[in-house]
Parts: sequence; C-alpha cells; structure tokens
Amino acid sequence: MGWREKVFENFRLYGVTDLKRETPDMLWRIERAYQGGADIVQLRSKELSDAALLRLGRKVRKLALRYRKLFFINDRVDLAHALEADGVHLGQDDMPLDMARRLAARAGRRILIGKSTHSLKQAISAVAEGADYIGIGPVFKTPTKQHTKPVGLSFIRQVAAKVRVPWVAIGGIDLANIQSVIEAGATRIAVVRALFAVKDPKMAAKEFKLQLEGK
Ligand code: 3NM
Repeated sequence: MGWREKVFENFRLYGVTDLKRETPDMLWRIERAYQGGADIVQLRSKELSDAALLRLGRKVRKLALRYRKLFFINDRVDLAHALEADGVHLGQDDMPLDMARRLAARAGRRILIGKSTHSLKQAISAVAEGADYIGIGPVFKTPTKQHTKPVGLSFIRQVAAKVRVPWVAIGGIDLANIQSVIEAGATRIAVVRALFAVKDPKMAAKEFKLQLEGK
C-alpha cells in the first residue's frame, strides 16, 4: 500500500475551504492546516474563477506532496484531473459518480471519489454507486450551507451502525461540539469555518486531531 492509500485509510480530519475571493493568506491557511494535522484539504469555492482555482490548486498540489497529505477538489472533475488531485468530492447535483469514474479511467488516472449525502437513502445510493467515502451532513445548522436541513446527532448514530464505507461528518462542527459528534459514533470529521476562519488553522487542526484520537 502506498502512502496515499495509507493516508486515506486512516484519515480523520478533513478541511474544506469556502473561498470567496483570492486573498494572500489562503495558501498559508491551507499549509497551517496540513501542518496541524489535517489529512485532507478540499479546495472548494462557489465564487473563484477557474483561472484562480488553478493558480491556487497548483500550489496546494505541491504542498500536499511535501507534507504527504491528500488534496481534493470540490465538484469539478475536470479541475481535479488538470491539477492531478488525489480526489474529487461530488454533491448531489454534480456529475454522477459512475460518469466521473469513467472519465478518470479514460484519462488513465485513479482518483478517489466522495459524495455528499443528507439522508440514509442518499447514503445507501452513494455506496451502491461506488463512492470511496461519503459525507454525512449537515450535522448542525451552519451558515456555510444554509439551505440543507441539519440531520442531527441521532442520524450520525444510525450511520455509524449501518454504513460500512468511510464516512465523514460535516456541518457546524467545532471544537465546542466535536465531542458530541464523536460520542454519536463519528471517527472522521470535515470542517470549514472551525479550521479556516480561525486565527491559526494549525492550532485548530492540532486540537481537532487530539480529540479525534481520543487524547
Ligand atoms: N457540506 P462549517 S455541510 C460544505 O452537509 C458543507 O454536505 C455539507 O461548513 C453537507 O464547517 C457544509 O463551516 C458546510 O459548518 C460545513
């Protein structure tokens, strides 16, 4: 097993960006997150142009290799290939998973594919479609994803009992409530604000990792 597979098998902390515009500190924040223990960083922006995403993505690609961490792209299979990302994360309204898989095969690349799910039905479908991992959320109400109804901790308990592929809890998780998410059965979490909208992502990542590792 190569280092990439090992990192993926053991990942616990998954950082997701919410980039509104190009700022000078973006790359620094991502580097600090990796340094603090984020296993995966997903480049996600509903606003940046393709050119800006490619500019930043090339730099994140290099950082991820330097720290032996994984680098994912949100939504965009084309950008994931262009940047030689380790994976792509698809939402319910993005390209179907099997199509993304076929495109990757045609490009001669092995790419990890994750999918966001917001109900047990969606989670079961995503697993049947062959997702390498699924996102479960939003766990709590969050301004980062306002229009999707929170699934709550009881749903996390159900998923922990039923889902056998790697899954990651996301949505409204921070250092104050992470313990409740872990107690409900989550072993992997994804965060936007609690990692990237804090003073120092490295310190936050360290703290999350300690909690996820039960230390
Ligand atoms: N996806 P924060 S919730 C990007 O439920 C995203 O699939 C979600 O942001 C899902 O950590 C979410 O700032 C936002 O609450 C998470």
